[in-house]
Amino acid sequence: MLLGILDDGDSTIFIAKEIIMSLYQEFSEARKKGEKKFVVLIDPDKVRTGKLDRVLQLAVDAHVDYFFIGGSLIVNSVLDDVLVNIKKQCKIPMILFPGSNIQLSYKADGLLFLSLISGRNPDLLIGHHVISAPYLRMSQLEIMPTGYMLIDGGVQTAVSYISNTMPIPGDKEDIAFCTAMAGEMLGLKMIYMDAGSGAKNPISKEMISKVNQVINIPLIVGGGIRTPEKARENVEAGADVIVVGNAIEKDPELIMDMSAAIHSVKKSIS
Ligand code: 1GP
Repeated sequence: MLLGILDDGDSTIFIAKEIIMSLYQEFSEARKKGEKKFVVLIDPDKVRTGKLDRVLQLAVDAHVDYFFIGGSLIVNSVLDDVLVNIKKQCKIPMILFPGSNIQLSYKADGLLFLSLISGRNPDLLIGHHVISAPYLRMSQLEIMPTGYMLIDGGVQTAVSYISNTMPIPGDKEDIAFCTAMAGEMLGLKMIYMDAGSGAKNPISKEMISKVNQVINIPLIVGGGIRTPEKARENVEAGADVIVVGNAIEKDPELIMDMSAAIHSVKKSIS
């Protein structure tokens, strides 16, 4: 809340004005301040009502920053229902992380407008974006242009199969950082490095660190993160945002320790 001052010549009037940051401003400010964000990924197809309620309760208690909502395939038409259910129970912002251009809903707060810059599939670089643009223009969703980089996580993931693209090899840090640099130069506002849901090997701290050093935009990291220790290692290496899905689907109670580990790190920015 900000108290503004209006001076009309005769009297000075104090105005109470709420300053609301956009979701992107929040990500961007957090990076500048070295604050780390924790995202729980909810796949609408996999949530079971009882378990979702527990996840939401823990997410509120643990101060989870955002939900990403999405999956490579959503088989059941439950996306809107899941969003409505979450909104009823908590105020944590819901950001769509769509596996395709049919996974859109006006009921979320924002959308990662993903361009799969690690791949060479034109549909996922620009094609689907053209098709969904008119729908998105009419919506209230905050659109966040994001360079999405799939990194090899030791198993073929659903994203790799569905997108018909090859991930960047897990040990090719130079390819990763050049790709991220190019994404930023193209005007993308965030970089999301993903080893894919259920990856055997999460992204190495060496790759996270190299990519972090060459970009000035928020860096999101996910895929195969199962322990608070790994989450902490990733934020210490330079990730601004950590996304965890599978491990929390299996054991929602992990949320508390994951959140504590991620939020405990605050990098001093030189
Ligand atoms: C996948 O980055 C997310 O796109 C999360 O991966 O489900 O393995 O945590 P996990």
